[in-house]
Amino acid sequence: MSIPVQQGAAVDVTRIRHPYFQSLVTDAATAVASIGDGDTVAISGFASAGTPKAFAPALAERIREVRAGGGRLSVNLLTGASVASEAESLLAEVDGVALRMPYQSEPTARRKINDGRMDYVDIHLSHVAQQVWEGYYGDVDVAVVEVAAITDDGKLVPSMSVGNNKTWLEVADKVILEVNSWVPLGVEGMHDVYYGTALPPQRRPIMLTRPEDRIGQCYLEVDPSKVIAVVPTDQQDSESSLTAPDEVSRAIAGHVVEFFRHEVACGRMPAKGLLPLQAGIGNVANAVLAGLEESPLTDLTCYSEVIQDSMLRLIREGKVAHASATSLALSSAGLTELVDNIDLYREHITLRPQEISNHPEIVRRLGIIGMNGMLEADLYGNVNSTHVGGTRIMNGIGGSGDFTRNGYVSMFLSPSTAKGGAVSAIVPMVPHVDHTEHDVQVIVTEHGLADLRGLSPRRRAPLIVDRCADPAFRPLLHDYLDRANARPDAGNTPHILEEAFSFHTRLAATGTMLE
Ligand code: 0RQ
Repeated sequence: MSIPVQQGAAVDVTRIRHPYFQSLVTDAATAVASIGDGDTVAISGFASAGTPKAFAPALAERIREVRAGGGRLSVNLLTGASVASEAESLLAEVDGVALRMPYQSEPTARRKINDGRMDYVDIHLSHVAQQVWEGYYGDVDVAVVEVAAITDDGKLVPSMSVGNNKTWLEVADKVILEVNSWVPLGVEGMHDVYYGTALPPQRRPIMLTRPEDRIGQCYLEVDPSKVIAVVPTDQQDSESSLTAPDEVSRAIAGHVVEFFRHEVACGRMPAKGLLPLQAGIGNVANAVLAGLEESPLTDLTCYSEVIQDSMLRLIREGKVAHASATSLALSSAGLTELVDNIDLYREHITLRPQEISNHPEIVRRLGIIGMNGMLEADLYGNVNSTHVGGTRIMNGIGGSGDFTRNGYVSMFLSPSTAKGGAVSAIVPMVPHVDHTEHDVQVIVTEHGLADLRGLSPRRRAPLIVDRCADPAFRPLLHDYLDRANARPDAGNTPHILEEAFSFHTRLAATGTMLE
């Protein structure tokens, strides 16, 4: 049912149920007219889900117009994590983003960052809300948040991700709401928005003790006096691109499932339900979860950031009893499956703010099994997830640090080589450290699994090489290790410092070390 309001726009009153918010309906071009040069703009969106659909095209257009008139317009852009790549690239292409925080994974933005044309602050996702409250990013001028509906008492039904939306709505001076009719109304009730967080010394324990616990409310709140525009949209979330598991990712998944069986046999994890799983984004993570479909494990739970396609299948097959996350990062097929069966998934999925999905206190209490991707690991278990060659950003640390530092078991999964076999994922010394040897407990490639727990550095190194490195690189790595061990100053963590990075560079130089 629709009624006309100002500017000729139609209001879907099943989506915008409150008369005051109906009176604010306008188009995106009008909404972004209030954004000025140097403003800090905080938008919804986490991975492919929940990015405002009309905002980026409208702001990019406005930036072009302002520049054409000789003016200046760029903003500081804060998000949950990566956002839909169309939105990220539109704004990056017009040089519309001066500062970006906290995570991106889009080629144009990445190039601008690496060329020094966009400032990029890469922080743990669980830190974002706290650091914004602390004021490190100045005032947040405008929040742009996608919602599924506005209730008749003015509350907001979140869309397919929650991310930092609660914080953005609280801290921003002005708020633009996008109400997306594509989001199934059946998502109402899937979210659990916790309003009890605070800065020290007011901070209290967060009483979440199982992934399925509900500790908050289904709705986001907003002060109506801050809302300057309500923009109706009707557009599907962009799809997360996933490929079917290949031989390498299936082999990695096989090692992981075998490891879980071993942990159960050792009595370190319960046979029924294991411990809550966290899996990063991407094909390897998706394949590992797919690998669980064939395993005898049941009553599984998930406490993660993102829910990918294979998690939907695990829920449908009854293998996963409950999955908690902050975002639904699904392929086109996954989105259809979710939308068509929203009542089933609402029962088994809870979406929370990312300060809760990634909260160190909860991750430690629940005993999460953390599984994340990496660019490379070194002989002692230090991991580089973010900087190719030590200098060029790939994506960012995302939530991997939140789970790795605080998990019960922290695993890194990767193919043993990159770039068609030319680059080894196991190197003598990583040129950039995101996760230290103190946090990384298990490394898995298609060749095998190195369980580093309880091992000294000197015992870790040969295990990592023999279990995880590609056979073509093992002689080179052993040669380095043997010479490092033989030095009189070898110490606890033997290295040949003057060689470590040149060795890395040589390993990384296509072909050089394969000759
Ligand atoms: O680039 O496609 O241009 O060749 O890195 O590598 O193997 O497709 O693996 O998609 O899982 O990404 C670490 C980047 C791995 C990811 C990283 C190149 C490789 C390819 C991607 P091309 P793959 P993935 C939850 C957790 C940090 C954030 C995180 C990541 C591209 O897992 O961003 O964990 N992690 N978040 O060729 C040079 C190497 C390389 C290399 C791979 N050693 N040297 N290039 N590549 N290894 C999610 C959130 O927080 C939202």
